Amino acid sequence: MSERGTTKFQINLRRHLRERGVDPDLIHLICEIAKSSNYVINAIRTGDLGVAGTSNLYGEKQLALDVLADRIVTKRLKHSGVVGNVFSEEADDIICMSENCDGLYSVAFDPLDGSSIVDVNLAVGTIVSIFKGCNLLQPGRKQVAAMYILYGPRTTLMYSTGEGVHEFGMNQLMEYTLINENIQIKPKATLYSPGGLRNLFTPAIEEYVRQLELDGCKLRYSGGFVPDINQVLIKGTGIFLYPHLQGQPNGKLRLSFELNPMAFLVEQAGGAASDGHGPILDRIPETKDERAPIFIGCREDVAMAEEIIGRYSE
Ligand code: AFP
Repeated sequence: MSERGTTKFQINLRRHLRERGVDPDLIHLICEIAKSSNYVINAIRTGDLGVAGTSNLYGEKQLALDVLADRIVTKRLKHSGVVGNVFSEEADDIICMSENCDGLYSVAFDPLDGSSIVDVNLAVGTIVSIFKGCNLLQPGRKQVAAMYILYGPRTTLMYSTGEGVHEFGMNQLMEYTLINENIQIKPKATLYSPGGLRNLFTPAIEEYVRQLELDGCKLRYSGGFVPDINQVLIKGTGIFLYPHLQGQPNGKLRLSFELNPMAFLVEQAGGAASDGHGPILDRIPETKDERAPIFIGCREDVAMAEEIIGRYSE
């Protein structure tokens, strides 16, 4: 817990990690990723929304924001000195940053999730999954940490190293200070976020969504995974689904970059995350860019999804 006499708003990210006895190299890695957000923010706020392949007035190749964010975070990971392998949602393959991974960490990340909504000024985020050692194709249960940075009206950071989920806000010095500690999610949702085209819903998903509405859930969906999951954690209630669809059996979201880190955070907050048949964190990845259906949030609503899907044998 924070030292007596210190208001939580004075507890910065590094001190919070230290007080929890987190490995010093992991503290360094998490703080380096946090630091990269200072540059990503600048790119979002000032960067031209041009797409990759165009050029700016100096004739320099224009970088799409997600490519720019990827470069910023990847560079920071490389210079951290504690990273073995890196896998970015923007890259074609895993990047080896050290021949010998002993004692190092490996990182899978989505540098700017929601890049298709940044042009309409909606909230986007960076999502990070951290494993010990070289292997990035382990079940998500093996993560040693997960975090995201949400670039909204305020910039906030959420992390867990397996001992609760904690929220930080960026202050005027661009430092992260503690806002919420040991966040917990209630068992039952009052909000729901349904991804995917409605006309492609299967009979089980149709029944599931109908039941959520009968239970009084209000629809809230931003098109950004990070703000939509952040809503579940901060409101302490909600269920997000991007399900299997007709013709799209694996839904849309990616296991390594989006589902594993968010599932780690939500389970640490007392919620659940399932692919419709079992915990996302227990899935053994078969390919590095594997997608999976997702039901994530209040545990009773995740259990209800699995029950209905099982009843329809979908
Ligand atoms: P982009 O990164 O291409 O904008 O996709 C965002 C996302 O992966 C995730 O953040 C959203 O929850 C989901 O896609 C939204 O998908 P739809 O646009 O199909 O609703």
